[in-house]
Amino acid sequence: MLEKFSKWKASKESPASPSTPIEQMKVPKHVAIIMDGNGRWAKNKGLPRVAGHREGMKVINKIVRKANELGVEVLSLYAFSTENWKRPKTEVDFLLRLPERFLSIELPKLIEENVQVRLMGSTENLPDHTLKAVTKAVESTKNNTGLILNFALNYGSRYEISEAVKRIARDVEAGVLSDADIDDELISSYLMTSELRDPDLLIRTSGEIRLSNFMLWQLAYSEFWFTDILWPDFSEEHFIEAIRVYQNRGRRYGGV
Ligand code: V0D
Repeated sequence: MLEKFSKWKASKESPASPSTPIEQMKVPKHVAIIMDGNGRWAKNKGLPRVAGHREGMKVINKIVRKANELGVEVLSLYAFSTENWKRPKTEVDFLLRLPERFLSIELPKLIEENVQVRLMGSTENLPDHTLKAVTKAVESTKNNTGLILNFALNYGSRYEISEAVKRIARDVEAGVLSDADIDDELISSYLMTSELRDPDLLIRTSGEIRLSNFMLWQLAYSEFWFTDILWPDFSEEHFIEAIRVYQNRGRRYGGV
């Protein structure tokens, strides 16, 4: 009776056909995505890794548009981790040109679509050309009221937590805080996501089942959805499937 166990398989988890409309009421308010598999996508096609990054960049537009349309409030994208500096210099240089390439085409559309661009991560070590482009995007969209598009750039969760702990320690030392004030709400308020709610749903593409130092604190209660699809092949349909699975999990386990 293999079918008996099939409910444990992610591929069988979607309860309805792809045409089933998603329930507007239960759209996850914050979706976080680890956009993995770009290098592998390129390798499979006999292309250089950077071709995969370029292709992966095109997917972001589609998902941003769909998320905004569905009423998702925050979309967090893991673009560049603190560990990514270990990659070959040519690849790192290419990656760090992507924000400006993306924004030179997309920023006018993001402004038009009322999207707010935000950044989380360390600005240290980022080249000026990258910083200039992303700062301009944050600045020119800060009065928008639609989807928050939160790019994790030079981000690592343990780094984020370490920095928060340092600032908390300084505030205790300065007498601004007492150790009795330290609880999970206070810690959240010292993280780079202090203005954002925690993610409801984490999506990771390309078959790796791990967090890779992404939003460790914030993902404590989130639903996780993993797929073997490589990021350049990820589509609106996959995004909707993830949301449908999320909604179905809520229906089965949420009423206790
Ligand atoms: C490569 C797949 C957009 C993942 C997507 C520097 C890896 C394409 C941005 C971007 C990257 C970042 C900030 C911003 C606007 C756009 C981006 C990086 C990599 C790392 F404000 N795509 N993208 N940044 N890739």
